[in-house]
Amino acid sequence: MAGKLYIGTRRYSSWSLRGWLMVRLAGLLVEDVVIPLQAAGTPGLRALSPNALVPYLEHEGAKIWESLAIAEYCAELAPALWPAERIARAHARAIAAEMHAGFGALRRAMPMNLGRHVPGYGQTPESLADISRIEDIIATSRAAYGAGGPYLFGAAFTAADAMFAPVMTRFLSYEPPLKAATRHYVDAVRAHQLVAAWYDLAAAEAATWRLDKYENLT
Ligand SMILES: N[C@@H](CCC(=O)N[C@@H](CS)C(=O)NCC(=O)O)C(=O)O
Repeated sequence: MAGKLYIGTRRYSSWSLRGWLMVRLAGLLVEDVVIPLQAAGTPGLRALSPNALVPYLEHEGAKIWESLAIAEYCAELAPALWPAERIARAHARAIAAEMHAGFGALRRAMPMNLGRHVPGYGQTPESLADISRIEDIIATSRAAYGAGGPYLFGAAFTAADAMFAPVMTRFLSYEPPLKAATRHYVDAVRAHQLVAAWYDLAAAEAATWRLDKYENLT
């Protein structure tokens, strides 16, 4: 093994999913170290990760935190993580950065929980506005670059898809109103072998890691 990827509880940790997808897409041989997240912050993370957050990657001497920095590190080793063409690549970076920086209302209203199905939960004017913008990003990206396959930039699942994947799990859990084209993209992301593998690993996690604040959503 060439290093370690520290991640949080797979059932809940949307940023960990992004980092893990990048690392696996790039084929890095690192050991996954799962730190179960705690309800009011996870004290153990402070000793492990420079920003006390996951994902955190240690690989062949490099120490990288922040999911977007992990994406760029992985893309240096596996350039196909970004689209090859300059203008498509610029667009992919822009939407990945927008996802990294934004959509707080959606995150708060519809927390990632891979084991819950609560249709209708979390719809606020602000979360619905975030969803509308995400649908717009999916539609415009696919219209411009996605003709060759089901993902944002066609046949290849890129770093941009990895950044958007956790939001697609929220759409599956909470079923907000979505356009048919968005639902097709949600289904394609869910069916990707790495996303499916993450769901399976999440389902196998200890029940004692579950947190009331994410489970008791009514
Ligand atoms: N901006 C960071 C966000 C990372 C983040 O917020 N991670 C959460 C888990 S999804 C975390 O580590 N929370 C600490 C805790 O719950 O104790 C990134 O892109 O990696």
